[in-house]
Amino acid sequence: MKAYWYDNAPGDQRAPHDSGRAVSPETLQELGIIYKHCPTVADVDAIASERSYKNRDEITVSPKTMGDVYEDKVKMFFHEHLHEDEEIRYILNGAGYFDVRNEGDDWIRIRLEKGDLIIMPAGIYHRFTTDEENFTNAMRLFKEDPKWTPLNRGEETDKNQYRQEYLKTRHT
Ligand code: KMT
Ligand code: NI
Repeated sequence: MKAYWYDNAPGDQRAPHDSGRAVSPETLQELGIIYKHCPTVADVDAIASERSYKNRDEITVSPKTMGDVYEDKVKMFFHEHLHEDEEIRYILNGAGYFDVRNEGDDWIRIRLEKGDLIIMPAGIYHRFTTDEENFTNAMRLFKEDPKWTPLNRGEETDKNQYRQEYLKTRHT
């Protein structure tokens, strides 16, 4: 795992976009993000049962598995959104970037590689992209079925109950 401020430079979303300024673990913690390295799926299972996760699936984001729709999918995942429940992502193989917003609406880029697990709180705005290797094999864990839906950023989502609750937890 490596976290840094996104450089906001134009160009392919899959490039590192590393500003050279690192983001501290404390900053991630303040945003409600939990990071853990999990060498085995058994480590993931333990976290999932501790936090009462009921559902999971596995996805491989790559041209080989997705074919013609790969580029569209990659663009879709990069659309800023939130979820009404916390989400766990665990990298089984390959790598990928999760970008999350801080309080000032700056992007923090979190690079995850094989064995890296991230827990993002409900209501945090984020987006995902593969890197220049174009290969992310990940496990997605969700607490409840109906709350998997990504809610794209906009006026409506800004008012969302889970968004409001998330913002409250940031200023305590
Ligand atoms: C998300 O919530 O942004 C995603 O699930 C992206 C794909 S997981 C590799
Ligand atoms: Ni998401």
